[in-house]
Parts: sequence; structure tokens; C-alpha cells
Amino acid sequence: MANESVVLMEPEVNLEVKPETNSDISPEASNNGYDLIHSKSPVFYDLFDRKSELKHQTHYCPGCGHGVVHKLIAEALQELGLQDRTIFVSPVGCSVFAYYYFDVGNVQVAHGRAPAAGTAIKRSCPDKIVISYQGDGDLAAIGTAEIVHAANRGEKITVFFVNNGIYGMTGGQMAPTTLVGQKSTTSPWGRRPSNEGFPIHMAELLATLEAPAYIERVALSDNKNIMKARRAIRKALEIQRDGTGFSFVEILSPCPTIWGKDPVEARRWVLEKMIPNFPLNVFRDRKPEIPVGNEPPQRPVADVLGITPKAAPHDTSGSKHAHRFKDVKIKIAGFGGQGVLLLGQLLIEMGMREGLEVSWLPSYGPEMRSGSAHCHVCLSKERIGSPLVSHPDVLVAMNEFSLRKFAHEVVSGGVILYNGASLPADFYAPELQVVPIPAAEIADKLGSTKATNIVMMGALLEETECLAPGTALSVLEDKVKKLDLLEIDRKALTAGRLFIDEQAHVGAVSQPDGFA
Ligand SMILES: Cc1ncc(C[n+]2csc(CCOP(=O)(O)OP(=O)(O)O)c2C)c(N)n1
Ligand code: SF4
Repeated sequence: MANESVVLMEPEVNLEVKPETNSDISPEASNNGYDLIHSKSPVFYDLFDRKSELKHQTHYCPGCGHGVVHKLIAEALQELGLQDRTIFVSPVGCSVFAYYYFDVGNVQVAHGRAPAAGTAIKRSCPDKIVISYQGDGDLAAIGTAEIVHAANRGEKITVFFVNNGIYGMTGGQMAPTTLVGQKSTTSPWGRRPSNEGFPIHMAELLATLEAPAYIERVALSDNKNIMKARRAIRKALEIQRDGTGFSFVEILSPCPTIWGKDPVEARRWVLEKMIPNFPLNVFRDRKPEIPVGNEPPQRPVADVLGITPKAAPHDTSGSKHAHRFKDVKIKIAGFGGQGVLLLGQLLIEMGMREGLEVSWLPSYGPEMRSGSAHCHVCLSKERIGSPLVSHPDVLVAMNEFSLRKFAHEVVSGGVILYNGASLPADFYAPELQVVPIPAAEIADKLGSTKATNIVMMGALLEETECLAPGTALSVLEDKVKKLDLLEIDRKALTAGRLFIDEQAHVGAVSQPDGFA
């Protein structure tokens, strides 16, 4: 069908010719005789720093609808004065890099989870304008649950749903919105309802719910429809600004690259093929009536989680222990059942009581007992950027496998505490201080091999002086409920410390060749 309203996208910058004689135009304002009347929205960064050679352009293919939607959102945020309050939640998909373009708060989240992450952000920062920006694979396939429930709860966020009927980023697999008969890499004969089901109409589906305030479907098929899309995008943001409720705009959008069409044909395809299947409409536009009952009082998160510092008899918060480090990174590794993860938890509990910033990151395979397990522990005087410990200052190796696996990660001059009477004959780490400790034997003699990790804890505290033994005792007394085990743990802690004091430091044999 020949349709005169199908036109090429207007350029990002429109230049209007002004006569050079116009004395109102200063030399600075003029641009080779042109007066700039429309420029890139200040909601976009001046330069896109994704790649040094692409600082002036986005990563989108020519004719892609994402660029147009970005532009409409940026202009709406600018017009409504919302830039400084906005948090943009990028999805997984071609628009994953939105944070390179929008000069607003940015978060990038797991595939399909943008409405869930947006919920958390909006609830904790109700004054922010939260935008969940999603493709059809992201929103209508892997993220179906998240969008339905966010809409059903009436979260006061705005969702922009870019429906191009395909998985763009991954090369053209069928999406839930792929049209009947439309070919994709996973429906090479065209989508068949008998096998792949019918396309999902997300706007209509969400409009069956009570809570949403605004739902509209628009299209980037031609300038007239793009202007309607502009109004819908603005309105959705106004609805959030005014606290009215959940707003959702589905935008039928061209993906020329995957569709195998040029940009003009792709727009025409939106007009001729997509719109008849996905009718443009305002499906919802009203303030939802949500009954308010006796809402429970809001409580601080720490209170709800039960992590409020308590004035327990052994509370050592504000401990006078002098931390001589800025931060200590520890990796504890062994097999499931050796108390590897627990030892890490005890250390961070101690760190918290001594007023440090702490983090604990466990890692274990599907089999818990006997499978290998390790955890990363950070103790720091400053906020911790990442809980990941790639290069530990201290490795607590609870078995030979862990010693061999992680020793090379330890920083030069770092410490390895090894649960073993002696090091394996062929193990050699001249740049490290390696201390073998017969921790299992010591714990066994004290009454329980289970206390091996506590012997190692005692050794760690004595060797590094990173935390106070008194704090360790107080944590054990709070955490270990069985009195007989607590008694063994107390002794194990002391035994680990004494071992370092008496054996490791006096004539310690920390290398197989006899040199400490
Ligand atoms: C958990 C997970 N599953 C699958 C993928 C692979 N993946 C990346 S993008 C994508 C689909 C993107 O399609 P859509 O949401 O329609 O966005 P578009 O790229 O078309 O804008 C998929 C399946 C992934 N990154 N993560
Ligand atoms: S593959 Fe499609 S959706 Fe992705 S950038 Fe290219 S045109 Fe846009």
C-alpha cells in the first residue's frame, strides 16, 4: 500500500535556514548561516561515552524505534522538568545501554525484572520518577510475571513497552508479540497458532486489571502517530508525577535490521501489519479507586529484618579494638560441612559489632555437604564497593583442594592459613606467609571436629589482629545455643590463637623446605 504519511525519521537536529542579514542572530548563535532552533535534549548526555569512536551517536541501527522513543522520553522529561528526579531502569535487550544516553539516575537490571526493581526504587524513594523501559522479549516473555504483578499492585511507576515483535538483541527469535505468520529464527515457517500460540496483547491484558491508571498503545509508523506517541509518553509521566497510579505505554516500533527491511519499509510494516493486529487505543485512563483500610504502620527496614543493634550483655558495638587496616579481604574455602560459610558469617557479625563495614558473599555448588564451598568476606573502615574478593589478603584454606585452587589469588605478602598438619610436599608459595595448622586434630581433641572452623578463626584473629578475640567470644556466646558446643568453641578459639603464638611464630615451619 502506498501511504504518503510514511516518511523518513526526522534528524536529531532540525536546522531552519535564516537569512544571513538577520541582525538578531549573534555570530555565536548562528551556525554557518543556520540558526539552531531545535537541538538534542539536555536530558541526554552531550557525549555518549560508550565507545571512543561513537561519542556522537547511539548504538541503535538506522531506523530503529528505540532512538525515537528515547528522544520522546527525553523531551517529555525536559518539558515536565523531571530530569533531576528521574530514575531510568534499563532492561536486557537492545536498549540495555540506555544509561549511556540519559543523564538521569540509571539502573540496569536482570532480564524482565525492571518492574520489580522499579517497584523497590519507587517504594523506597516515592518522590522519584521511575521509568521501566522494556522490549517485548523482556516484558512479555521472561518478565511476564513482573509486569502483571506490578500493574496489578498499581505501582506508581511508568512502563514504556517497546514492541517490535521480535527479540532484536539476540538476532531475531520469536517474541510473544510476533505476528501470526511472521518468520523468525525460531519460527522459520512463520508463527503458527497451533504450535506457538497467538501473539500476546499486553495492553489489553493489563487493562483487565483493576489497579492501572493509564494504558495506551501507540505506534511509530508515521509522523502523525509519532506525535500521538509523544503525547502518550508525556501523559504517562504526568500521571506518575501526580501520583495517580500505574501508567503503561505500548509503542509499536520498527526493527529494520532483524525484519530485513530498510527504515522506510519497516515503518510501513508497522503501519500495515502491526497496527491491524495491535489496535491503537487508550485502554485505561482514570484514577483507580483503591480502598484504604487499616494499613499497618510502616517500620524501618532494619527493624523489620531484626538487625537493629541491640544492647545485649555482650554487645561490643563501638569496640575499642584498633583496626590498623583500611580494609581486609578474606577468602574462606573448603568443602560443605566444614563450617566455611558460617565462619564468614561469624567474622562479619564481629566486624559489624566493631563498627566496620562488612560484606559476605557465599559461593557453593548444587551439593551442599561435601561439595566445594567458599565465601568472600570484606571488613572495611569505608563503604564496600563490591563484595567480590578476587585477590584476598588472607586465604583460609580448609582443605588441600582449596589451598591449591586459591593460593595464586592471594596478594603478594598475604597470608594463607591452611587446615593441615603440614603443607603438601610440592606446594610452594615464596611470596606468601603460609601457616599450616592442624585445626581438625586440635578440634577433635577438644571434643568435636565441628569446631575446626573456630580453631581457624582463633588462628586468623591472632595472625592478623583484624578483629578482637573478645568480640569473637561475644558473638559465639550469642550464636551457639548448645552449651556443650559453646564450651568446645571457646576452647577452640583459644587453641587456634595459642597455636599461632606458640608454634607458628616460634620456629614456625610454614614452608615444606623448613623456611617460615
Ligand atoms: C536471563 C537471560 N535470558 C536470556 C537472555 C538473552 N537475551 C538477551 S536480550 C533478549 C531478548 C531481547 O528482546 P526484546 O526484549 O524484545 O528487546 P529488543 O532487543 O528487541 O529491543 C534475550 C532473550 C539474557 N540476556 N538473560
Ligand atoms: S536490532 Fe532492531 S531493535 Fe535492536 S537496535 Fe537494531 S533495529 Fe533496533
